[in-house]
Order: sequence, then C-alpha cells, then structure tokens
Amino acid sequence: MISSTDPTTANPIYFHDYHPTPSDLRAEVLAGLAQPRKQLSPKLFYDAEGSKLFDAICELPEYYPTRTEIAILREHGAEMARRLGREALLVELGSGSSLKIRVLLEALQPAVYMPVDISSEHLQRSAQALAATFPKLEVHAVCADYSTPFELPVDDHSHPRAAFFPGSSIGNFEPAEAEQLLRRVGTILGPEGRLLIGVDLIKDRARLERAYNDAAGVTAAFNMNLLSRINRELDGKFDLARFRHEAFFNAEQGRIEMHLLSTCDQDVDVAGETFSFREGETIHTECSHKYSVEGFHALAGRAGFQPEQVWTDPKQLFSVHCLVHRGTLATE
Ligand code: AVJ
Repeated sequence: MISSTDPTTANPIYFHDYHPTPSDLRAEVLAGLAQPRKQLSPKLFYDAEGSKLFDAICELPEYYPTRTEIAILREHGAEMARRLGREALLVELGSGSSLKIRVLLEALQPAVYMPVDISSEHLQRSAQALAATFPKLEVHAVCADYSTPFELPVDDHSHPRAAFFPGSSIGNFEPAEAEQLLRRVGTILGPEGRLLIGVDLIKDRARLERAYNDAAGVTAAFNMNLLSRINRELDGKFDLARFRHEAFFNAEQGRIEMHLLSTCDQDVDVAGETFSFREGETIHTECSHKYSVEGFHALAGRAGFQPEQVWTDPKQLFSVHCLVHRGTLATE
C-alpha cells in the first residue's frame, strides 16, 4: 500500500494495488474472432481513444442515461443519503463519471470513499482530484477488477457499508452474470449493507435505438474504434470502409446489441491469423440489458438483496435503486 504525499491535499490517499491480471488483448481478440459467432468484449472499447469517445457519447442529445441519472441523483440525493446512513464507508464500482460521484459525496458525506477501478492511472487521477475537493474524506483507491472476486482492504465494520454502481454498467452483464456480480457485492457489503445502483429502463424501441445510433455518428465511431485499436495494437488489417456500425433492440432478450457488420465477403489478417467474413456477418461487440423495475427487483432478490426504494425521472427513462443486503439462504 502506498499513501500519497501530495502536499496539496490535506487528507492522504491510500492506494491498494491488487494487480488485476493485465488482460491479454491478443489472446482475447483471437479467441473472440475464432468463435462461430464472432464476438469481442465491450471491455475492449476503453483504450484512450475509446474512453474519449465514451465521454462524448455521454454528452449526446440522444444518449439520455447519463444526464437522466445525474438529474435523479441531484433531485433525490438527500433521501438516498438518509437510506445509506451517516459516516458510511462508500465503495464505488468503477471510478467513472466524476460528476455522479461528486453529487453523491456532497449529499452523503461518507467517512471513507473507496473507488475500485481496473485502470491504475485513471483511478489515481480521479482519487487525487476528489481528495482535493473533499478534504475531510479518507480515500482508499483500490486497483482491482470488480468483475472477479476481491476483498476490501479494510476490515473495519464500524461504518455502515454502501456501494455505488452507476451508469447501468450492470447492463453489460448477462442476467446470470449480473446476479453473480451482485452476490459478490453483497459479500463485500455484509448484512444490512446497501447498494445504490443505476439501471436503464425498458422503453419504446425508437428511443432506445436512437440512443445507440446517434445522428453525429459518435457511437458508430466508438464501436468502429475497436477495429482501429486492433489495427494499432495487434497489427490488424481491418479495412474500416468495409465494416459498419449496427445497433438494435433485441426485444426477446431485453437488450441493445451492438455489432460490427462486414459489408462484403472478405478475409482479414489479425496478429498473423486470417479470419473470413461473409457479407452481412457481424462481430458482436456489446450487450446493454434494460430492465423494468420489477424485473430488476427479481434479479436483485435472487442475489440476496431486498429492494428498499427506487427513484426514476418523470419520463421513466432511468432508475436508481437502493437495495439492502439480506444475505442468501445457507442452502444456496
Ligand atoms: C457504459 C455499458 C452503460 O450500455 O449504454 C454507450 C456503453 N455503449 N453507447 C451502455 C455504451 C454504447 C454504456 N454502458
């Protein structure tokens, strides 16, 4: 553990590095492209360029989730803070949008803030910035992959425990994986710990599809950047003019799917291997699951959480849930 000695912040930042296994990009890409239905993980979107494009997506008029969630946090922050309790230990899963966490920190004023993020640089930068604005806050930055099991670096149960998982990031997981992830969050929180989680709501197809097919083409660029990244980092030979972005709502599965569609029959070399594409064949790059309030409550219940309160916006676009961890039956 390293504690920062930055003289500009009164409060020290403790940095806990669990050395999340550096994902082997080459192995992952080759395995994904070798599948009968080609697929790549949405985690791979977020190189420096992809992270910039994602920030731009959050500003798009069609992409309602970010601004709607922030509005819900602003409107109901005080009530959320009462639910989560005074002097809390607040864990944030993914240290993403700094604006959301700032709104919550202001309302909640926790004793300890513990962002968990896989990217060491991003984590250290945002932890420093937050420590500077909230000088009374004890900050423990944890570099870890929250999609795999890990323990908190403190064993102190004197604070009520709370976790914040914004952005509908849970939507990237298949429902069974999402349940498993929530179970692990429950283990970290312990009995009576609370989870504040942002979940995008099922709504009319047109609005959902517009959010992933914006007029300015930023989402298309974000999706296509995965091919550029493979070209840059793995000596890939993707011709970007022969692929296009595709995003649609799969109503049966309740999710937006993003794909990269080959516009012709072609062979593409990547890292010394050749992959054939038929015209119209796709690489599936992302699932973004949407839930009704009831549907999400059912999932949370299976993971050992009991719904306490849910806040939505007037148009019912997005939901923020407060769930309390009750633990699961010993027989499970
Ligand atoms: C960060 C996974 C919540 O699914 O809406 C935005 C990512 N992809 N536009 C989402 C995303 C395309 C986003 N999540």
